[in-house]
Amino acid sequence: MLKNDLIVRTIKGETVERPPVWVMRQAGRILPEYLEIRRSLSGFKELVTTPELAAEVTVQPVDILGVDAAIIFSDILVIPEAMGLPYEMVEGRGPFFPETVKSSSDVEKLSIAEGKELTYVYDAIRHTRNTLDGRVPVIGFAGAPFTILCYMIEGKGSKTFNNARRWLHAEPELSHKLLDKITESTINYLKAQASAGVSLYQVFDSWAGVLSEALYREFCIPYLERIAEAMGELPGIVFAKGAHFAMRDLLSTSYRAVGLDWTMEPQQYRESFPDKVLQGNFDPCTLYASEEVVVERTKEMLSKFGSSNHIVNLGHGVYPDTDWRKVKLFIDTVKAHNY
Ligand code: 1CP
Repeated sequence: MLKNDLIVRTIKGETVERPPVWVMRQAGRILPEYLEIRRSLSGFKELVTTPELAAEVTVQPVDILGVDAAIIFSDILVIPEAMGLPYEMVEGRGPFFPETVKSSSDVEKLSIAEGKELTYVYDAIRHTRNTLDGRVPVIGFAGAPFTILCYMIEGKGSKTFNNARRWLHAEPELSHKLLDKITESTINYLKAQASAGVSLYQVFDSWAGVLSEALYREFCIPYLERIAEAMGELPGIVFAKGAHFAMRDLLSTSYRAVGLDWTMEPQQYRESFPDKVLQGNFDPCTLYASEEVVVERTKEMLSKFGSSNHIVNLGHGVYPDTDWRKVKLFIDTVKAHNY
């Protein structure tokens, strides 16, 4: 039994007393307690693959910030690794793949993850649930197929992902084959997270914004929809950063909730899709403003979303040098708001 099931009731479209709040990247970035554990380890991967420690940092923001949900501490890049492309996390730089996908034989070689390769994630979910003892629900997650394809082809972060985009144009059939394999792997992975006890899940399409409407319709929407349908009753959130051109398509998928980044205005979607749950969309940079401004802007955001069907979040992950006390102020302001 969950003591706080606000986010679950909200995503199911039930009437709630106030909006639930959680923050993208709440687990691993801003908390001194996280940084302390992180410093004591050899690297990011040790934390991700040690379920007791991953659970500990997953619960920290619930204890310290008072969020209404815990997001399991892991990374979207565990899927390429489970399919046969291991990643490295370079300190201060980000992810790096020693091998990338370059040809049709590379696509052939990739396996479809069955789910069991990532037992450490499910163990971390179980540990987290034991520690939380029903205080708040656990959110599972995965990268969207296109965002995972970006890393598999590019091998690291990029502003434009032009090698990945080139593939969509130069190798459309092969791109579909790769997206298909990633999608099947992701479904197996999310289903195993569901069995381990997550109450909802989010799909991160972080690099959606480098595409166009036509490319998004061809290479993203069908795969995202397949995931939502495969997950059945488990409610999902899809967040496609920068994808203004795809919002109406995303709002028409089977995801119960759609995330908005901070450049998107909720009102225009609220009117055409009154039953969809919208998530977002506080600009993470507003957290560098004074306390008065943080409170004022939070209230402004709440009023723009109206008085139902809203999961409060930032418009993207919290930046690492943000003062966690400002994040707590943002959360406390939301929690003091009554519909
Ligand atoms: O709250 C949390 O921190 C939850 C755990 C979490 C999540 C949901 C991490 C831990 N990563 C993610 C998702 C993730 N990873 C995304 C989607 C969300 C987003 O857009 O921010 C992406 C794109 C990644 C890939 C990734 N992992 C990057 C981005 C690199 C690029 O291409 O620009 C980076 C820097 C990482 C490392 C990482 N993952 C997570 C943490 C805490 C970190 C920092 C590493 C560290 O602590 O040393």
